[in-house]
Amino acid sequence: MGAALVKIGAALLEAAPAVITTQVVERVIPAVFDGIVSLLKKMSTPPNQPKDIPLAVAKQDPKEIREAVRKAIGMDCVGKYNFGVTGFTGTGKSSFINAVRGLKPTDDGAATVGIDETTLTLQSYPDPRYPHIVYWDTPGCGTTSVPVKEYFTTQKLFCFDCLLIIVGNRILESDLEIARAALDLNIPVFFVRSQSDKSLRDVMENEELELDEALEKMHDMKKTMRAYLDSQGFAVVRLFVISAKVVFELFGTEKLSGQYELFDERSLIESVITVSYAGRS
Ligand SMILES: Nc1nc2c(ncn2[C@@H]2O[C@H](COP(=O)(O)OP(=O)(O)OP(=O)(O)O)[C@@H](O)[C@H]2O)c(=O)[nH]1
Ligand SMILES: [Mg+2]
Repeated sequence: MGAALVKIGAALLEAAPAVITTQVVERVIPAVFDGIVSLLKKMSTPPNQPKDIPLAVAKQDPKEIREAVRKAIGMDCVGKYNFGVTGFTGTGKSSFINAVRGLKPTDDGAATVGIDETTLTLQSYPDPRYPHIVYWDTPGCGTTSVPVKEYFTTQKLFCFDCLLIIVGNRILESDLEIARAALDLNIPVFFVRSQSDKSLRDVMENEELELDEALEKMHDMKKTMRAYLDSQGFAVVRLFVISAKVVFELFGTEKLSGQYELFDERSLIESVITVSYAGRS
């Protein structure tokens, strides 16, 4: 735990210029951030000493840095339970947040959804049914503006109570890196394989299969993903196969239209609620 926080502190130093330009200008409480900035500056250029970032950070207590960053981005970790919704760009992070809040992408207050790189800043969205739950939309990793390297730190993923890593057809090395870094800090993680409705349709069309056969293929896909996660040391991390369309129907209307197949949406929602209560007690 301590070592991981030291790593975060060191990475924060590297990220300092980006943090200073974007956060200070945009929406960070200046007084709190000034403290971090001066701390970072002090640590990155210690007067008359050789540069030794990990040692310097260790002396400054990275836990305090984490608390300061939480305050700076307006994250309440006492009264609220904060889910970071993260993962590679375009996997359906914003769509999931809208769906779980019972919103369509065009509704007021919905997160912006799109086919190109859409979410550019960290943004919080309260759960309308469970006031203690907050979902945080993160810019997807793997683009030029949000590269994989140091993604965990620059997107402040170390601040969250739990991470939902949204994945597409494949689990990428960057997804595993996020999970490793989170588990190092005892932050619970769920893998969420989204867009299952689209995959099911693709399987039916591409392989000319009936629904039953395509569903069988989807179950095989989940087994393969599960086995891959197990082989990578994530046997304890849960995997859910979902469609944001089904999540929306569950939350938006409380009854399913029958237009989409139900996979693990109910169990994901139950787990999200359970972990949020368990994490507060
Ligand atoms: N059919 C279907 N489409 C989805 C689903 N989830 C997301 N999409 C579509 O996938 C595209 C990307 O969705 P977003 O929610 O914007 O993805 P994102 O991960 O937030 O993307 P970035 O913010 O750019 O990283 C959009 O066209 C969505 O409509 C889903 O469960 N089913
Ligand atoms: Mg997005």
